[in-house]
Amino acid sequence: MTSRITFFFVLFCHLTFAQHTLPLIPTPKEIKPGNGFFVLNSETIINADKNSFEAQYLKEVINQEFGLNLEISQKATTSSKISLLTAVPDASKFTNETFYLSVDQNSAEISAVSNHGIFNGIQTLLQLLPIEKASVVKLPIVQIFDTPKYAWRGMHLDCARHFFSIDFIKKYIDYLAMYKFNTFHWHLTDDQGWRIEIKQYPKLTDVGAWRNGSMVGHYNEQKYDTIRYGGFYTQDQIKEVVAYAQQRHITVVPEIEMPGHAVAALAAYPQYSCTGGPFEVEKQWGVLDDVFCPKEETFTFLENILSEVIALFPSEYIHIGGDECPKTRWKSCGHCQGLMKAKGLKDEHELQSYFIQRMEKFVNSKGRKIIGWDEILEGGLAPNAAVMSWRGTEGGIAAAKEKHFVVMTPGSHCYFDHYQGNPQNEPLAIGGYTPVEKVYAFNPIPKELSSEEAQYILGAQANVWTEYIASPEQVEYMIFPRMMALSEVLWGTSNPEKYADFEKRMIQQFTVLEQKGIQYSKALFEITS
Ligand code: TNX
Repeated sequence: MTSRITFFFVLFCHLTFAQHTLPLIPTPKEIKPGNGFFVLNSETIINADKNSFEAQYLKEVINQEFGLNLEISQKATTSSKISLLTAVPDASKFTNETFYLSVDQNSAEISAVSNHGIFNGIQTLLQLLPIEKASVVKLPIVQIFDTPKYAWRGMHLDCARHFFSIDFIKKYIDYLAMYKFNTFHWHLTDDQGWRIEIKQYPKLTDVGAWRNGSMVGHYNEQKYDTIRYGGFYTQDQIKEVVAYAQQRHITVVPEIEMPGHAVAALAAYPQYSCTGGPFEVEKQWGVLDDVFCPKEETFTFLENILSEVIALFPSEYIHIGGDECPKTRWKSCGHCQGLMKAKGLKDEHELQSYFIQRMEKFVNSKGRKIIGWDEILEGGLAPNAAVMSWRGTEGGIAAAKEKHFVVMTPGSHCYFDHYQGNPQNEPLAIGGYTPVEKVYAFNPIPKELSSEEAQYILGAQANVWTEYIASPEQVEYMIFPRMMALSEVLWGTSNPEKYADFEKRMIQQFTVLEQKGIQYSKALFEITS
């Protein structure tokens, strides 16, 4: 133990943000490369509790990738071992996500104060193993002390515009884990599809999960078809995904859109609109006028839905949407105008704020918090709400100044549905241009914020809207390699001036993706004039 304490002391005193060529993304906060290797063999033991998920995960990946079947045992009978220790000499330097990884000639040791830290350390260890399939399975001698800067390191996926299977959702979670993301924002409802089974309202999925249009064309070209398209997740499948993510230390934040982007729900239950319908699940993209009507029965309907959602997802935050809600119907709805008068609301923006605040009260009563797109600032922010800033960073800045938590997702840097290369060489996308280098230059903390206000920036996330993304392969193509850049930004070790160093490591990671059969964009290699 004494030697470990000395080791830590020396490490903290001497580790620097050294240049290294190890293929790590995100690059660690502190790293001290050594000389030589620890060569793993069939005698190597994973020194950990047999029941530890982390140990089993490590064993499984090493077995899959290298055909080495390591024994997990707490009694190491050999000096060749990988130890996973949830005890550290100086716990005050560790958050739940911090880890220390040390590799010497005979062994590797990951120590942390929680299994999340161990899991992060395992991801780094796995990146240190040979990239090319090799007969010698070895780890470079190194010492790493690592800890993330931001608490919310997220990736979103829109499963409403296009539906993705549970198997792919699990893969997506694996990709998040590989690059140390910790939040999966699951966009489950929109005008074009309702994707989550709600037992009390079966028509939400019987009707709302299906549309007559598979929509693979460009909306400007009106290439709509009438093919029945859809799908949904049963509550059992949702539980399976949440558990799968939980094991990998990823929080799943569900999004149920309101009051806008609600046409699929209204096609099933038109009584919760202002006009009474009828409606069809939408097959065109865009922002639609028919939205939830702020009637008592609508609030009850939404509360009942959220009760089932809250029971399925243990996340601190429930995303209630809030974006792009045209006020057209509310303006010509007698009930809405009467409600505004009765409550002293001066315009429809205040009515939207009233709507969100009612939902917030309900979610808070269940011990959870709401997060919503930055339109929830309009007409007054609900008292405990967090804001996801997508129309630039302005909404996030305003919310942080009002002491509300913020997740930055500005379209300029975080929209992975945008092009990442020359549109002529890229598959059809929604528009925009967000190459990997631009993502890498993103700073989630705008300069307008004081250091105290900056404390409210929880982190950032990339949004993957799928109007133009119809297959798992294309999701992969759109997220890779941009999510690598975002991972380093969120870990807090990106340095845009050293983009070339990041690029080198990213290109090393391309081999990993290729070996796993994962698609990625090669726009980076385009010759630009
Ligand atoms: C805006 S971002 C939307 C989505 C679209 C996206 C396309 C946000 C909160 N709303 O409904 O899919 O643009 O980029």
